[in-house]
Amino acid sequence: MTFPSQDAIIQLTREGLAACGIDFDSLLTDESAQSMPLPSPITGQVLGHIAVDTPESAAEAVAKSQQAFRQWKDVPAPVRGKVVQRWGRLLEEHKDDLAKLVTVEAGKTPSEAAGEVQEMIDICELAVGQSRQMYGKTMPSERPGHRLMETWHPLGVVGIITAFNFPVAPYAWNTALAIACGDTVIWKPSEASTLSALGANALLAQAAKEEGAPDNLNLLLVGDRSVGEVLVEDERVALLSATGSVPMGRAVGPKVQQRFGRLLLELGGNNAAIVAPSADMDLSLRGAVFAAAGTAGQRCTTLRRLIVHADIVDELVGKIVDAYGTLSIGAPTEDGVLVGPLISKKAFDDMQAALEAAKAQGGEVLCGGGRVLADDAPDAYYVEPAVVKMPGQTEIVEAETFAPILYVMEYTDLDDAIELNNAVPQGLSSAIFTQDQAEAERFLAGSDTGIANVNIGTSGAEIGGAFGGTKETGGGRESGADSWQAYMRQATNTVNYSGELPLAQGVKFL
Ligand code: UN1
Repeated sequence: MTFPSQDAIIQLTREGLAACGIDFDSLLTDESAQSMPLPSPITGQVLGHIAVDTPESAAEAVAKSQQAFRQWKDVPAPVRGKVVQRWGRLLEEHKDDLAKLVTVEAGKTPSEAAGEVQEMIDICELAVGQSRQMYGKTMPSERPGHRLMETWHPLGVVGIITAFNFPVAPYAWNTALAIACGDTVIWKPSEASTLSALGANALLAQAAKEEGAPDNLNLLLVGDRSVGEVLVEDERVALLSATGSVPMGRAVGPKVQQRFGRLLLELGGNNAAIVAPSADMDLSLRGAVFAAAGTAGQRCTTLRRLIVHADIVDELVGKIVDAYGTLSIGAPTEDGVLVGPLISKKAFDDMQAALEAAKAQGGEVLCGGGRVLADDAPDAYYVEPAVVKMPGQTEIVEAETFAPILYVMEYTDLDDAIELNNAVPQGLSSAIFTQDQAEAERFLAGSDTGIANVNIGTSGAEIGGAFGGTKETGGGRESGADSWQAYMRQATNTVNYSGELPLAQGVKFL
């Protein structure tokens, strides 16, 4: 398998950015306290350095965003939808360009990177439709000659914090709806994916300009946590939507709540699939392998726990191990590669520590886990996805390790399997493979996750359904049919056309 040079990666970056109207070379600056590195996990080397925002410039961005909001909120929703529509068209036009940047920064294969951009296009379409459907209910009033109704209004500045593994899609899930809802957005992407963010942000700025929207509708902050903290703490940020780890959510959540800001959290997942004896073996195999090893195990919806009926566990696990042996691991720029790199050395160290812990807790590594391609890319971290047979749901299995480790456990009674599925702190996604409808229904009623699937893996959710989870996953819901309400302020209006002033609950006064 060939391995790309650093120059080839830089060239890909240059092309992707140029198509989004950005000159890569003029972004670059010297290494200093006011700059940060632009890494690529493909080679593990930096592409250059870029100037960062400061807490002061972030606060200025909030002021500008608030200014833009004052104008934007008065634009009719279907007209606001035009900006989102134009953004969607630009994303379609530049799908491969933006995907290149996602490949460079997140290490995704071109197919998965393009799939991520497709999610952006899809949510734009949903949001455009939504811009004519921000329905409120009317309710019967208890008083004669009165009307009671619910109305929805733009909320304000929306702060968005996103993670490295989906550098652009969650931004779009939030932004397409927020813009249609009359809000303005400020985005603090992961430090690992600044360039993808610059590309996505530039295309939205272009759409906004072409449609005559106010300046500063969408702003981007480049930098580390200190910059993101401004969005967390500034009371002018009406909603903070943050995707990342559970510790991040624990740090951010109370601060936003302390100032009574609105919060939308998408945190960790520790997703399980149950495979019942009646399951279609081939379908379960493919579903499990994509969900567990795809994106090198770095989706929050990645399959981490496989709970298999004792009658079929040896057969299915044998097939999974065989399939893992055929996965081609390498630079995602190369043809045929299915598993790209881990994001960092830390991710690799965490994976190794988890494997050690699993062994200490009685686990047997059936395949994978080791580093590969260290000679081709000494600064990058490529691993063989691992399958580990566990004697039960031990402590390490209850933790989310953001790497391709699939823990296998067995069951004999479906209720026990559902209980195992639920007995972790996280609650994002889950699945069952079965051809028994009653079993499928029992699982759907019993699984406590925000996403629960039948005969399909845990990852790869479509934007038409709400995305999010329960428990430590944070409770937020993004994309999907009703999520727009998170980006709007709800009001109850009572209108009196009776000419009298009857008080509610029959109260007499004056
Ligand atoms: C994430 O991993 O942060 O379900 C989001 C999926 C994608 C989204 C994952 N649609 O895999």
